Amino acid sequence: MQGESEAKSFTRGGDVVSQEETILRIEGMSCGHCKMAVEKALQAIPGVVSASVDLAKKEALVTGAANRDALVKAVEDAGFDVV
Ligand SMILES: [Cu+2]
Repeated sequence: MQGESEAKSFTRGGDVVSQEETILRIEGMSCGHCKMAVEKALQAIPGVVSASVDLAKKEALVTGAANRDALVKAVEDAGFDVV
């Protein structure tokens, strides 16, 4: 029996890639520019495969094997708070 976790597997170019997901709850975003600033900041972190922000939910979904502390710092450096 395999344990369920937040990691997902999918195929990319024939290889099965194990994909980690991190969800960050972010305060201070008010418009599309904020959303883009956060996504850009997150995508710049090594290991991040993709980052997408849901403004309504105030959440960022990050995929890739990135260090959570680095993600939090990137968001804070962009001028927002991770809660
Ligand atoms: Cu804004």
